[in-house]
Amino acid sequence: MRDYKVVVLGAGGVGKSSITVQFVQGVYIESYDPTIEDSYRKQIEVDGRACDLEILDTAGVAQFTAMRELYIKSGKGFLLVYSVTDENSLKELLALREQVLRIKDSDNVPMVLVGNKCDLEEDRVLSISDGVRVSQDWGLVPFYETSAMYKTNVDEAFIDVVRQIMRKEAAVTAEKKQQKEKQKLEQSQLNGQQQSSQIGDNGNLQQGSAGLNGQTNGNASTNATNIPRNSQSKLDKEKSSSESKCCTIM
Ligand SMILES: Nc1nc2c(ncn2[C@@H]2O[C@H](COP(=O)(O)OP(=O)(O)O)[C@@H](O)[C@H]2O)c(=O)[nH]1
Ligand SMILES: [Mg+2]
Repeated sequence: MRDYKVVVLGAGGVGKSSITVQFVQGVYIESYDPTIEDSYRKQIEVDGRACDLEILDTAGVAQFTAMRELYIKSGKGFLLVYSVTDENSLKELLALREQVLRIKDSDNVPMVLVGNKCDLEEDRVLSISDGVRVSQDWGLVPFYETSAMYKTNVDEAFIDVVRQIMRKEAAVTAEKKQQKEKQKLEQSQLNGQQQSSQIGDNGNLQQGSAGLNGQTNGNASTNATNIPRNSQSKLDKEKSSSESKCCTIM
């Protein structure tokens, strides 16, 4: 089963813990210790693949500690959470995202932008289009308005980030495979070139050998050198493979 580490980031009070606990345990906790920084595990299936999620619910973003740097480094995907009732919480996310990109040293980091507390229509100070604008500024990072209270879009936001991690890993694997195949092809082309140059050598040697063989005092050591180099290595290969076959049978 694949292991995915997802980090939930955002200003204090935006609902990081509420979202996390709602996703993992399916319950809404009215008041949660704001200082608690904890990790949770949850197994889910995304697109037919089982994933073991480790979700880190972080606390406070005021200080940028070495610890924070460490878990951003180890995180594969990020939920960047603000509250639609708190303008500053969205501003704080801009710096946070910069920090994530800097630490990951990449522009392509699996992440979602989450505008939480969308049930609080009366207290809302940020509209959907404010979130959309930030998402566009970030290169169309998927954006969800959520309500941890009513579990609106909570699963969707987590699944989206997991899917992005999967896609990124698949792309990396495909690239590695492509590189391996390219190396293999280059190697076989190189071998082909070596073989054709050896055939040239052998042609000369075999002519000489035929001459020697025609003589009664054919020199064994000269004959030995006449064994085509490539067929010699082939023989060796056959020998070693039959030896290894023996070993396997035994
Ligand atoms: N109405 C409403 N309140 C929420 C929602 N999410 C969190 N809260 C409340 O906001 C406060 C802070 O939530 P918490 O999860 O502790 O925020 P954190 O500091 O980011 O982890 C708590 O009182 C929550 O009950 C939500 O979606 N809707
Ligand atoms: Mg919290």
